[in-house]
Amino acid sequence: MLSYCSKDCPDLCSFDITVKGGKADIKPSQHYFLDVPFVCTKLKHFFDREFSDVKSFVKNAAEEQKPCSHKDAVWETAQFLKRNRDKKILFIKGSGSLGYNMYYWDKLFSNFPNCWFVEGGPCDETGIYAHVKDFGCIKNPAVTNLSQAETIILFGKNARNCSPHLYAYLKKMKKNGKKIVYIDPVKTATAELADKFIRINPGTDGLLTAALLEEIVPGQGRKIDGILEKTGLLSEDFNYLKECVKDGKTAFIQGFGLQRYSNGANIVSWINRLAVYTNNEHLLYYGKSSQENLNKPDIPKKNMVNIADITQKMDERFFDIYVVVGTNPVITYPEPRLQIKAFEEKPLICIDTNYTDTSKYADYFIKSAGMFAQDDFSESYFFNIKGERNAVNTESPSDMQIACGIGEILQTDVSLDKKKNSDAAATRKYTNRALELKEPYVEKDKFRLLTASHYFYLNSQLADKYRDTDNYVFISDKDADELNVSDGALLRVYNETGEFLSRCKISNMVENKTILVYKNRKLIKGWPNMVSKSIPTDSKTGLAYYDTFVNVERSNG
Ligand SMILES: Nc1nc2c(c(=O)[nH]1)N[C@H]1C(S)=C(S)[C@@H](COP(=O)(O)OP(=O)(O)OC[C@H]3O[C@@H](n4cnc5c(=O)[nH]c(N)nc54)[C@H](O)[C@@H]3O)O[C@H]1N2
Ligand SMILES: Nc1nc2c(c(=O)[nH]1)N[C@H]1C(S)=C(S)[C@@H](COP(=O)(O)OP(=O)(O)OC[C@H]3O[C@@H](n4cnc5c(=O)[nH]c(N)nc54)[C@H](O)[C@@H]3O)O[C@H]1N2
Ligand code: SF4
Ligand SMILES: [Mo]
Repeated sequence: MLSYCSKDCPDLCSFDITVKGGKADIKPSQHYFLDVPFVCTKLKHFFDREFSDVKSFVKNAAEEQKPCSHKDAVWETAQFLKRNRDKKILFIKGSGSLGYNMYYWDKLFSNFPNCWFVEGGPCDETGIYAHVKDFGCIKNPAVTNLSQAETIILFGKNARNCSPHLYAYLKKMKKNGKKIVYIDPVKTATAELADKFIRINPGTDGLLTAALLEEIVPGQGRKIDGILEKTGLLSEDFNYLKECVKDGKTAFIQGFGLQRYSNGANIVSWINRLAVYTNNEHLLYYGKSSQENLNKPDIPKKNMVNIADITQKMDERFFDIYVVVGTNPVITYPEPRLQIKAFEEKPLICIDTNYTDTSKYADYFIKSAGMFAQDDFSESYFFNIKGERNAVNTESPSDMQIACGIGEILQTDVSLDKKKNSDAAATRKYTNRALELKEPYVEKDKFRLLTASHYFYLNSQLADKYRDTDNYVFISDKDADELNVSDGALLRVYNETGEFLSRCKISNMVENKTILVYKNRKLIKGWPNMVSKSIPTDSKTGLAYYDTFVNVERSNG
């Protein structure tokens, strides 16, 4: 049966799946820009995870999580919601599946008069804001446009880990003679593909592109005193980049790491401007919404809370009930300690394919059979590809069935209008505006913590097999020396928000008081976001995860 992967990954693989005796046989199908289609190794693990016999549960009078049938959990959850229809509910839906049918959940909760939806998100929203402001819409050119470029510049796009099909296409482009330049504060595995790797100070790509633009098109960029010191570039690297930017022949691929700063939208806008003024708009890539060309359902959302205000509102005990669908915020959102306190104090409903660090606190847990179990469709948020599938049968219900089941008991309309194609095909139209130039936020005496994606995990979703792979604090030789720690030493990483412990790995991946921990990983004690604060980005729709500053010291255990 033809299916596709609706995980929060840009590649949106299509494949043929046959299930026999609970085991899946998966055959990769089309990827229009590649000669040989493939799926990543995570897919099989997703299947195993989602077809597992995890039980639903409901808390009993003694506050114990008692396993029950999925049907009973749906019934009990619906009864609870019926009793509490007018209470203040916070509804958080995450990146478990980007399929269109996950909107059934939004539809269900839009029927509750005091339900609060989340405005903004933890992912790509800041860059989307910048693109909409600059171009009036969010569009991504066809990846095959890259064949028109001479040079492809990657700004913090770690394709090797995060988009293996883009990586494969870049490899092909390289074979065809394109020059690949990779700019990142971290020397990730993608640097191996590049003809040139340039290490940049975090949050300074806006300064760099403004200065480059001023050199190339005087009057349109900015002359910046001390640009080399600010960005950490050598003067030959700056000149090299200047030579790389050619009229209509240079591609710019913006990763999402760029915008996880309090000046993130500004950075993206300066790269946009450089692309436009050098006639490279057709080679400018960021991404787009995964539903951009689909008709999104019209679901009224009366109450909204900003993504950066959630934890503060939790601390103020603003909400009465929490509903968490397809997300694991205790691990992936900032300030886990405030979240845990809130989830312990107030009822929590959790819908997930598996037990998580968030479901630990759930009063009602309904196991969803996951993406394979649900008819669905979606688009890629990077490539111009669509996916469509029919459900593969399982014992447990899909999200759609759970949401509709609750709706039926509550006699609430959960139907969705499913028009697939939107008629409005927007095109980019650059608006020239006075663009200020924002410097990054820095705390000089501390370490900056970067938290990027690992190949074997999709955010916090993992196969246990990889639990201990690369769960280190990566630190430079020089910084380790100054702290007087050696390879493998146990480190305590902390700030006013919280702390975690992990072993140190001396590595040339990082330098200059920047440390790296792969995001959302379990560490020896705690996890990376124990030290993340809810800092809004300059678009006020995203989180500045990478403006996290920490103290690092050797731990005695
Ligand atoms: N295997 C795997 N694939 C994934 C994910 C996953 O967790 N695992 N997550 C998925 C999701 S939800 C998303 S949003 C995408 C993310 O896809 P990407 O945009 O590729 O994101 P990351 O690798 O998380 O971070 C990108 C890179 O930005 C770099 N960076 C940080 N700060 C700066 C800066 O100031 N300047 C520059 N030039 N670079 C900087 C980081 O060092 C990192 O290498 O990947 C998706 N794909
Ligand atoms: N420090 C730091 N934190 C970050 C980031 C960072 O770069 N640095 N990146 C951020 C980004 S880009 C993102 S997108 C967020 C992601 O954060 P989340 O949205 O929390 O992503 P996941 O951890 O993948 O959680 C998805 C949950 O959905 C469950 N699930 C999977 N499939 C289904 C399904 O079909 N139905 C249901 N109901 N559940 C399902 C999984 O088991 C998992 O528990 O994390 C953000 N957090
Ligand atoms: S996680 Fe990404 S690369 Fe892996 S199967 Fe899904 S869409 Fe493809
Ligand atoms: Mo994301």
